[in-house]
Amino acid sequence: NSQSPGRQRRGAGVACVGSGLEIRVLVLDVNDNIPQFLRPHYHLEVEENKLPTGSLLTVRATDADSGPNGRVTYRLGKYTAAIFRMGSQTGQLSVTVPLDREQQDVHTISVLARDNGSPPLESLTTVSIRVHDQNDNAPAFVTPHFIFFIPENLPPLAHVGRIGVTDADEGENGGVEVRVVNTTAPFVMDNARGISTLKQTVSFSSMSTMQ
Ligand SMILES: [Ca+2]
Ligand SMILES: [Ca+2]
Ligand SMILES: [Ca+2]
Ligand SMILES: [Ca+2]
Repeated sequence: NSQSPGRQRRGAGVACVGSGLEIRVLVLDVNDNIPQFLRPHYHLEVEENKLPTGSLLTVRATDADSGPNGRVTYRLGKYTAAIFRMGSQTGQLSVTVPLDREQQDVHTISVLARDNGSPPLESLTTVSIRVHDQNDNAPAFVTPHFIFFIPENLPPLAHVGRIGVTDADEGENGGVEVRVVNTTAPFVMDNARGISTLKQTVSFSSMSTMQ
């Protein structure tokens, strides 16, 4: 017929739609979603001196984009202690050595989730790890010898001096009781304060140095 090429194409298009043509619209994904951690903060408690078998915990972030724009990998913040490891694909946090509560009782770790878009988008969560105390420190005297100078003929229960003792553990594990082993010594201990007091008068003639 005598129709122009432009009109022909339009006509053909209408006919095709009428007969069930599928029109596919390809929408290209843009990296407009930041990876979202399932939790803004993770908390866990571990036992001192025990190396956990496997991972401490698994973090997870989702990303609503498709393809590389939604593919998430994990890493630790750059100031994280070298004893911690993160599985870049798995999100599994692990530790390579047992933790020492006396060295550090709480560890706060930054974990980043980054998608594979161009440019990539990144988000952050924190993991805090509280280390439970074990009684792994013996009490120690602050000095190997205590020397107290007291006047002769002090009355009984007079203050002699303070015995300094420390124990690096926490709570009851760090509680200390001081006893006088030599039962003939003329001292008693006030345990609550670590203070040695006289239980009888001491005269210079009887003893000048007592151990
Ligand atoms: Ca994304
Ligand atoms: Ca310890
Ligand atoms: Ca301890
Ligand atoms: Ca202790």
